[in-house]
Amino acid sequence: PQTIHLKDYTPFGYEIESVHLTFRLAPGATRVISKIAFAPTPAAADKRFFLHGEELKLLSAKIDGAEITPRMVEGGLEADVPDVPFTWEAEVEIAPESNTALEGLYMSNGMYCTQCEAEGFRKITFYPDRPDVMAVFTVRIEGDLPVLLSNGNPVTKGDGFAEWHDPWPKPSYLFALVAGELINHPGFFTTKSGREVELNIWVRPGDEGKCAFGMQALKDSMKWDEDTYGREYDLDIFNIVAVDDFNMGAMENKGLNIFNSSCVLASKETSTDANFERIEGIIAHEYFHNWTGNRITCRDWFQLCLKEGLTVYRDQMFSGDMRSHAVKRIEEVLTLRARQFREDNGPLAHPVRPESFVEINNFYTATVYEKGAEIIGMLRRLVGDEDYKKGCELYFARHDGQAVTIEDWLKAFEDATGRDLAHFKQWYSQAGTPRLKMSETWEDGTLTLSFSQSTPPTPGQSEKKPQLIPIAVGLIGPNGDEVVPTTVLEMTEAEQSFTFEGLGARPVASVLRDFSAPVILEREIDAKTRAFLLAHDTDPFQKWEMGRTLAKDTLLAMIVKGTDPSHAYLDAIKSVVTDESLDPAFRALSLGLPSQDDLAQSLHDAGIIPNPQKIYEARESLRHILSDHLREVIPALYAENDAGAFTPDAEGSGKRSLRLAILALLSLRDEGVTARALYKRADNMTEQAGALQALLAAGHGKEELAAFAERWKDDRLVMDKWFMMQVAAAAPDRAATVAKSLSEHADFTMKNPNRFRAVFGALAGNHAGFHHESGAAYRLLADQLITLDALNPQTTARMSGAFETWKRYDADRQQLIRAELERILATPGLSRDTTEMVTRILS
Ligand code: B3K
Ligand code: ZN
Repeated sequence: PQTIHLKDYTPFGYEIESVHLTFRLAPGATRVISKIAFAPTPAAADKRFFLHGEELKLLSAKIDGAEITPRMVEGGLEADVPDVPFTWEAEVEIAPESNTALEGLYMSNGMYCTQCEAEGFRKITFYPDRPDVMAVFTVRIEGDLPVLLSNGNPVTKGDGFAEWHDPWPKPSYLFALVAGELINHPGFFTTKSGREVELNIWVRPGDEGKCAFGMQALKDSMKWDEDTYGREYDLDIFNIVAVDDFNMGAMENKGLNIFNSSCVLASKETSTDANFERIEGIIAHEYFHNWTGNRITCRDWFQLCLKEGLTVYRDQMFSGDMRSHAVKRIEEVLTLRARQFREDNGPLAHPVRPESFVEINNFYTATVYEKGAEIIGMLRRLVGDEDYKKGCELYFARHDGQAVTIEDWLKAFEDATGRDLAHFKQWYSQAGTPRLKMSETWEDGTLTLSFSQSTPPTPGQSEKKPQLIPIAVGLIGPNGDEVVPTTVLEMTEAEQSFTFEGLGARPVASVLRDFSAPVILEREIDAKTRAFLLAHDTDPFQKWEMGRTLAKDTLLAMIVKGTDPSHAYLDAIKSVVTDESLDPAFRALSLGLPSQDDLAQSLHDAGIIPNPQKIYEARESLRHILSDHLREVIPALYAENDAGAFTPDAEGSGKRSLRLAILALLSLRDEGVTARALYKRADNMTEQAGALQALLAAGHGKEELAAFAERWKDDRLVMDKWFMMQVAAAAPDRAATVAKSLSEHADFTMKNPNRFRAVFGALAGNHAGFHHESGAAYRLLADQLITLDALNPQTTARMSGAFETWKRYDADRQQLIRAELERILATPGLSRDTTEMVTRILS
């Protein structure tokens, strides 16, 4: 397969004045008729007329009405065209019914739908399928189905057909079509300038009761983008469609967002608080793309973070405003460390703006998305809120309707703020997580903080340069009062010191407040000082972080030295959990222990080969010790944090999360009596699933598991939870067996990515089970990936990331994994997607 390089970018030699598409829908043979008005770009260096096209049966092609025979070349076709404006017409046939890759036009439960980002449009018709070619689309859909949708505004509708016109020029990746028997949940929004917008959430009959929450989230997002970024919606209609078979979360097609049904359907009976929060965030994310992604798009796919990093940052701020910034920030950091740091520290590490790829779908990564969002957060911290706003406004004003680059984004900020961002820009090109070491000295009322930074080598980048790191610092006096409020230190050198003068008594520094940069902070700090900050820090992230690092050190000492947990840790946690002045959601997060995967990475970083079984045992043992240490406060905490009637907001969900965290500890001591009672009584999925998980994690729950399946057998999204919970809770020596037998269950299907992920994503996430010394889980996952690759390369490639950490482990495990990866790679006809991923993981 061919490698594409950023440095090779050349513009397409033609502009498109209009695109007309007609679809004659039929499951096995859909006709797509295209009529495209091209005009040569006068100054173009490259006049080659190449149209992408894959898996298309070309029936006819015409230029200015005359039949031609184009030259079929790899990945598309070429034709000789006039050097004046001309019309291209083509008729092709495609087979949505047999499209199991879920890219291009495909079918899901009898409904037609599309997924074009990144390069799926070329499976629909011949086209310059690249984001820098923007055009106005008119679409006619013919088919015997009640609902026929495409982008833009509706033009006409009749018996068996509908026409849509999208006035906003867009790249082909934002094209969408949906056709089927769908029911709408309607809504309405008036924009700030008075445009009346019809809103719809389209679902399969039976799901209409699960749309209200998503609709409210959509309205909240529309309002928020007006209030916060001054961005208004620009069409008469905004449609969301729920689809069961979908490779990722959702897609921001212009005016017609398509969602994985798990990311839009919500009801208290079937969705957990985490589901509600995620749905709200994803609806916002896709909606926000209307400006950051659609109105202003990417010049090429190397610029993916231009829209994704910025849009993630925007959805994070929205969720913080809707819920709690403190809690949201902690959750973001948890995800960043679990996914992005993991990626950055292994063979798949790449810059936020990669320089080359084989298959672009493999670069929709935690690095592009989450680290991309961290870069926006750092930029904002460096320039300040006012200048951030000015920079965004200039960016929107200057580039509306264009396909642009990271350089354009940064230039808008340089011009708006007068700041030189050359050094800052390196965050986009240098991969790897910087390690930031800190030491401190105290003399005559002056505190000096000395930092040194280094970034370990990553694939293709052996030498690293110092980054510009914003370090947010505050100082706490010995009596617990804040003596210096948060200030941002700008570190630019490999080593740098900062002083705070005129201090009365030696303060304790709170460093990297709000997680002001995506780095690993290594700081000499004793348990007492941590406990002090845990008690007194005014920064909620650092307060949580101190508890977290105490827990981590405790676990690492248990694993490596077999020591008992320190009282410093146990007492500190007890005082946080029982501190009623703190948000219950925060207290629940403080009770959480670092994941096994996180501990394995920390051991590896310390030069110790992680033993997954030992990590598992230490963590289980600490759960028992915590349960014992907190036994006197547990009953009251459980009783007091009953949230009462279910509301999916931050307050209710915070109480439930604390109560369920307590229940998990209690279940280790009461034979599951309390959890069983809650399971029976629960009128919402958060408590029902939480109780069941607490039972399973304490070795109970057999009956409840069966009752759960009986009750929910007809609800595919709830059944995903049933599949997932069993694999997640399986003991290390049972995980592969459990996953295998679930994959043989009548309701298991590889064609539904949600179901596949429920079982095999959970297997990869069951650290000690996945890395069980027998190698059974490695083998099972490899078998499954080999089979899935023939159906769905994208999901296969993504799931192969389960193996990305293999070099952390001992020689035997490495040998087992290497053999599986090589077996996958040797599969005849293996997709480009999976080939690229497995090759990179092995390298
Ligand atoms: N832009 C899409 C992701 C497309 C993934 C293509 N493999 C969803 C999002 O980030 O909003
Ligand atoms: Zn996105």
